[in-house]
Amino acid sequence: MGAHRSHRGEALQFGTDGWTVAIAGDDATCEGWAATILALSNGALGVRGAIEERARATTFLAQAYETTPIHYHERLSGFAEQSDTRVPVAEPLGLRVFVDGAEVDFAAARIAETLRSLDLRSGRLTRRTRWILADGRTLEIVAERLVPIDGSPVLLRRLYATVAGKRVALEPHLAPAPRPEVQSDDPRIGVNLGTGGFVTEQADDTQVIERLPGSGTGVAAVQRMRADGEASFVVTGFAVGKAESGALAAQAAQLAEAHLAAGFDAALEAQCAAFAAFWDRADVAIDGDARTTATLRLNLYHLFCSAGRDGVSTAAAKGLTGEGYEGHYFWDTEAFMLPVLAVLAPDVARAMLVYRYRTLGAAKANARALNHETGALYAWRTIGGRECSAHYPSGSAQYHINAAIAFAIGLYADATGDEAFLAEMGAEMLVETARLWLSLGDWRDGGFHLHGVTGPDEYTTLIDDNWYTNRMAQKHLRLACDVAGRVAASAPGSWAELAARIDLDEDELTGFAAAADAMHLPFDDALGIDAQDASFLGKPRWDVAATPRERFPLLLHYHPMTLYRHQVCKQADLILGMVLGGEDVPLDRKRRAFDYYEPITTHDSTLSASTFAILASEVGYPEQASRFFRATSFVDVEDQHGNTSHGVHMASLAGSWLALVWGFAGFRPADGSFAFRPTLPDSWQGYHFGLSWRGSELRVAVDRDGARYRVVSGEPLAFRHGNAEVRIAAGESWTGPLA
Ligand code: IFM
Repeated sequence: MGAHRSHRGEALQFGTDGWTVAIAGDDATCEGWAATILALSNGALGVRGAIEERARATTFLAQAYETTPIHYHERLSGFAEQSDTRVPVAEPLGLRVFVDGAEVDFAAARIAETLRSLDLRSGRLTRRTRWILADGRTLEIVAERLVPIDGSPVLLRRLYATVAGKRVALEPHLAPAPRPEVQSDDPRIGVNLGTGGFVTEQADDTQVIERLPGSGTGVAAVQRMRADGEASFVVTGFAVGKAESGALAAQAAQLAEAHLAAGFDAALEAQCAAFAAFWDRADVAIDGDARTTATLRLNLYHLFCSAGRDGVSTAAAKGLTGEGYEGHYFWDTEAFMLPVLAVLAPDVARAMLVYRYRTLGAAKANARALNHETGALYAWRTIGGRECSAHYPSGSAQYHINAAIAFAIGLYADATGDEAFLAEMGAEMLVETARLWLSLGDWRDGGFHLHGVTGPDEYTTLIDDNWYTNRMAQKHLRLACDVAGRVAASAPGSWAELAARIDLDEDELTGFAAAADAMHLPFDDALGIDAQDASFLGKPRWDVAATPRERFPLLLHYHPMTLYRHQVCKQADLILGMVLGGEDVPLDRKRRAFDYYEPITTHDSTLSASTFAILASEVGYPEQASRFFRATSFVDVEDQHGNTSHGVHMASLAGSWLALVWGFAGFRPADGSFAFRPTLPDSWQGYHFGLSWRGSELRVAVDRDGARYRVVSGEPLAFRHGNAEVRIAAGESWTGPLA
């Protein structure tokens, strides 16, 4: 791990203005990492930051995924039958260079110098490379790249090459899709795709048409080129769908030609404007710490760019930056990414929830497959909506994904006031998913208990009364009742139609409320701590500190059952419950929970650190808060888990903003509004950030003198700072003391 860190650290440079991220050199051992860090994407299309002359498997479309049967030797009833796998599409970065009429053989040349630089204000990747050719001459290549943030599946490039200051001929070209990553011992990347991915129907330098035999999805890529001053302007348009191949090719060509006519500079200008709006709002910086500032911005950049904008796709665990986790969507989207986007890019957050609404039918089918007669259970991992997890104990059993989606709906509605969304989609999702809790649980001794679920900690499975799940289910049931009441009052007609359509009556809502009120939260009187689940504290404790370093992550070295029978956590579980649902848990109980669970948590999942950072801030452990903040923030920049080459760890990147805003600044959504409880790490002079709440723009700056809040525009904002009630009108500011 350490080796990755120092190596990457040397290669990566941040611009002094905090807005550029550059990687120098072409060390092959760093290339997978570099191509991930410098990826461009827009929710529909992702292109890794590889060098043209060496590009392979760089490009993904959110909708280009294969469907293959899952093979089990012992298939039992209700097991997931098929998996979706997002695979790389036709390679658009191919480049031939001709010097004196002869094609350059890059295998016989060497790179003397190369620098790739990503401008976070525009999403433009610029590269300058100096090649020493076999005959000793120097070839210089300058390449710029853009993927328009509006979500069009199109890649724009401007290329220029010279030898001894004289321009040389370039021949950009397409190539058929490469074979996807193959299955290995690491379950986090590679699958057995059987047929091996795309079948090529037609391929030449300017047009590739391919189809995935399992899903029937076709992809056309069309490349067009024209001169742009001394440079070549190259546009690749993509089209994806089940349509006939000719229609896809026509669509891709039309897209490419429209962008070719408009030009690179026009696209760049539009791009800068779109990013400016996002960055003005996010306004994030750590005073006097350029490296952390730039890292936070890079993290937000990937989050903003990777999320689907069309309601047909959402944000994958690795975004569109690599082949990790087959391009699947997990709960990461709603528990980690959406809470950031709800206040920084509410339109994108809405589109992500629309995706869940579109796949509600699949969630209902999934619930039926698991023998639930009513309701909906969202798939643990999926692209198209169906359950794609082949290992149900750490997959489908994570029912808490329903609660994460409910939490995100509630937060989105609070942050935007978008009651129309609740009436049209949110209420239905909340009720259908809430139904699952009733069919999972039972009443005993006056309490409501949930059985046979897996919480976020994947080293403990199929247990009863998982604290996190129960707490989040409780909040979910209450939210469903609350939203039902709100929609019934504000849109009685559509509520009546919905209630009739989903067969919902008052009695069922009363049942929701009763189950929520009686929800059992396990507590161990002897230890005086909340219990992760009904049986967890009765197992032997795993000695994490004494486990040899090379045995981490444990999932790659121990049979799951060995882990399941110990007190050992892959990631924050109960601790996350205390962050997302700890509003009525006293501080000393949270502190005891932190003290107990932290030493037995391996943080093998990159989702873990941000949650520990947030709770550490809350319970007054500033050193731990800073350590976990660092771990979540630099996870990919330093390649801390050694697998950034598979794609960025999107939840961890989102987690860096959460660790700052929910952690150090103590932000929490509360009663439809929000609260702050700001702290400042000793080693920082100050920090600032912005967010949007119900259309009002709030800016927060924290330093040794306190926290200064300023409403930049919109309606007045009322919220809590510590115990103080604050109300600030547009153009005004208010300063309160640190916690
Ligand atoms: O969703 C997560 C899970 O919580 C831990 N394993 C990786 C998944 C994808 O990031």
